[in-house]
Amino acid sequence: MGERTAFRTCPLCEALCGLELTLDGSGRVTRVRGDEHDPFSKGFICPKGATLGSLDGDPDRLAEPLVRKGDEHAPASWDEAFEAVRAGIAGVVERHGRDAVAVYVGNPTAHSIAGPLYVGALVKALGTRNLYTASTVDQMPKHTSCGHMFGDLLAIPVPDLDRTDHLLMLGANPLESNGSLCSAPDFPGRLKAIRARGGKVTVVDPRRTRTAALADEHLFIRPGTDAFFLIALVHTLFAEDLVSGPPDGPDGPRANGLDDLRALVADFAPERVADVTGVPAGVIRRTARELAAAPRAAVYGRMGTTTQAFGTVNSWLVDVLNALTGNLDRPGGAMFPKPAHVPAYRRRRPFTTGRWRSRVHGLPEVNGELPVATLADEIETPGDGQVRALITIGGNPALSAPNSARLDRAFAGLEFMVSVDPYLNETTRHASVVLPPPRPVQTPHYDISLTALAVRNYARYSPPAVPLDGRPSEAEIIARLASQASGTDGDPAALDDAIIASTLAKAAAHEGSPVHGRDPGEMHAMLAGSGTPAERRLDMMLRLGPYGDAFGAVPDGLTLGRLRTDHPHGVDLGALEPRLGEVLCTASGRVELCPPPLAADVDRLRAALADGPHTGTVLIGRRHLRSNNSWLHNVPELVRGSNTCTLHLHPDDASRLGVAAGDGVRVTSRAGSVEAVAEPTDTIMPGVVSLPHGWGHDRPGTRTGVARRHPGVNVNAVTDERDIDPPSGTAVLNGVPVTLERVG
Ligand SMILES: Nc1nc2c(c(=O)[nH]1)N[C@H]1C(S)=C(S)[C@@H](COP(=O)(O)OP(=O)(O)OC[C@H]3O[C@@H](n4cnc5c(=O)[nH]c(N)nc54)[C@H](O)[C@@H]3O)O[C@H]1N2
Ligand SMILES: Nc1nc2c(c(=O)[nH]1)N[C@H]1C(S)=C(S)[C@@H](COP(=O)(O)OP(=O)(O)OC[C@H]3O[C@@H](n4cnc5c(=O)[nH]c(N)nc54)[C@H](O)[C@@H]3O)O[C@H]1N2
Ligand code: SF4
Ligand SMILES: [Mo]
Repeated sequence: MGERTAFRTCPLCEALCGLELTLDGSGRVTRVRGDEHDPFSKGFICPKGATLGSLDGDPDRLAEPLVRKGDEHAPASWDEAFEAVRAGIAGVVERHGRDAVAVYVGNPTAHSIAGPLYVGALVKALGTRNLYTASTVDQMPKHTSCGHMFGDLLAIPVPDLDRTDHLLMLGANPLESNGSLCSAPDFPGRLKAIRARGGKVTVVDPRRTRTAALADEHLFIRPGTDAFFLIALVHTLFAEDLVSGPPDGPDGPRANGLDDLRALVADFAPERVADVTGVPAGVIRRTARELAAAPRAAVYGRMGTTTQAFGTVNSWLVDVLNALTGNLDRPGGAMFPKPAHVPAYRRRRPFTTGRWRSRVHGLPEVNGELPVATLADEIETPGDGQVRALITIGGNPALSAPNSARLDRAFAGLEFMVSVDPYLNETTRHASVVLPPPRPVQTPHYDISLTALAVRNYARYSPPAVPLDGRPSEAEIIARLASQASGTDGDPAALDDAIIASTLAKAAAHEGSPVHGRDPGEMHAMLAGSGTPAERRLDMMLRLGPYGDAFGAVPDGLTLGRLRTDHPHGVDLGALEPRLGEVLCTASGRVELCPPPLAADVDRLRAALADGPHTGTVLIGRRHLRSNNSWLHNVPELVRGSNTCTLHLHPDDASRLGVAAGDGVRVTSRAGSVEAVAEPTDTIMPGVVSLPHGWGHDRPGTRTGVARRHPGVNVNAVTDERDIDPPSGTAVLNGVPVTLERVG
């Protein structure tokens, strides 16, 4: 059999690049190129996408389930493995109750169909309140601020990169990360285009990153102090009478809280925050004036602003700035995407947090989750409701969570653990049973989470390029776990049918829906030919969606079938359009500019300002283009070359410590310490050091041979699980106080 070509979306990061894969007769990927016909990515590809073939064919990738016997993991059949899971979970629930089973869901799950479609059902079937995800080491502050401001934690405005004249970007490095909470293939090219059309890009970062080097202006800022900078910008807009938004809507004011906000920021003049932030007052004032003067501007903050002490306040003030400059929901400003699979008529209940609290430290639930920073507490602390079993799905918290050394020890003490994961790695080595999902090319793809964050409205479905050969898809694995947890362990497809039936019944009953008054049973029957149960659900979502065929009522509307056959390279659904009225679901029906829970956190900010500038050394993170969190270090092409897991420190700090490039430096915090290799560089501020995360592949019992030869060190041995952003429960991974000492 000869070569063939298959097209699909790259599943590795948020940029949604289309790929053109060449496969040989045996289904092996022999070449990967950017898909030139993808209307969104237009052929763009990065080194990770280009090595998808190596990842796909990695000999360390698990082909069959593993069951733990003593210290060893042995291969098992799918039936044996699922039976072991059923018995293990049922036993823990019987002995200790439902909350004794915790679930941790990691990053790749946000890129799959299986995660968004089935994890909710699994957690519901388990009936546990112990849900943890990578969101609380990532973007939960943005969900929290958007929940309070717009009523919906998924209503996240994205910078309209292709039409803006002015981009103020904080704590983001898209030249390495390719963008986050802003899906934009070829983010670097889109930034260059802003400058080429006469616009301005400003980057605020404690490091002069590749993104900062591309920008018109780079402002060094002390880690963890963005909230002071942002609130002083808001102050300046009020003080200098530069507030021009948000504009009124058809029925009067669109926003509440303008006066409260003005009063709240009154004592944060730029002159008061200059010392703490390291940004001169004159520069802060000028930045505010430029933002106000730009015809179309967007403020955008990412990891550096969310995973730090004031993550939620930062995320809120970013959108306050967008609103006050009239740029919220306006072309070239910060806009709400309209994804194809989300019905536009649906209203969520107004956002709230704290419906329950964590057992040990009383931390509030946000979006049904508890902070992963407190998972070790919940496993280690005896008493009613203690976590005794864990299900991980696509996560590696033994490396990715703060004080992960403690979490790693806690995992070893669990009674039972299941991991849905293709690798035996630092986390899954603790699992009693490992259930490996199929290879990427065997996995269907549609970005349920990320098309809701894209800078153009866009949809693409990639069917599997290689058949499954009898192994279950990831959707089937998680559906089966859900079915077991609900006590039936019957046909997992029954779960999909129940979800489809209830969604269609609601849609038919909803007056604003395009299928109002229709017969749910008849619509259900129309999905019969759509494919697997997951595909039927996706088809239903697309048909109810804003571009959908409304089950035949809109003859040329979108269906999964049309997406597959008419648009194998994806379909461009147009530039973002104003739609604030559609997304708002606060109780007041207006944008809340000064939500009380966020305003209350400004007291903490005020107290920190009174403490004055932090004088010690602080640790921050960084990302590299050829890496992706913890799990691409087993791809030989990506770890080739010089070691990137080094400690960046300013040359002045290096000489004070007496260390040169290549010397060992011990980095110590309250939580722990790590010994890293020094790389002095003037791209980082004095008093700040940086280590990338996702490394530390030297644990026993793993099966990732390449990564083991390039282990690096684990920065999360130093980050502190006690330090979180209170409104969101998100870990402080940037701005960790540390001490340094030369080794050897
Ligand atoms: N190559 C690669 N791409 C990735 C990933 C990866 O690991 N590697 N991971 C993916 C994931 S999961 C995510 S969430 C995204 C993240 O995407 P980004 O947020 O763009 O990624 P980072 O490179 O972490 O950028 C954070 C920046 O914040 C800076 N910073 C640190 N502390 C502070 C601070 O206190 N204030 C300010 N203003 N800046 C600060 C850091 O120096 C860094 O440059 O990337 C995704 N893409
Ligand atoms: N200090 C510090 N820590 C950080 C960060 C930081 O910037 N600094 N970044 C944080 C961020 S933004 C994130 S998102 C988290 C990530 O934290 P996690 O999600 O916990 O960790 P990952 O490294 O993404 O691990 C992904 C896991 O999914 C598995 N996997 C890969 N593909 C699939 C698949 O198709 N299906 C399934 N089921 N599994 C799959 C991999 O083998 C791996 O075990 O790390 C966070 N930790
Ligand atoms: S930028 Fe992201 S989506 Fe595009 S090829 Fe690279 S890893 Fe894949
Ligand atoms: Mo992330």
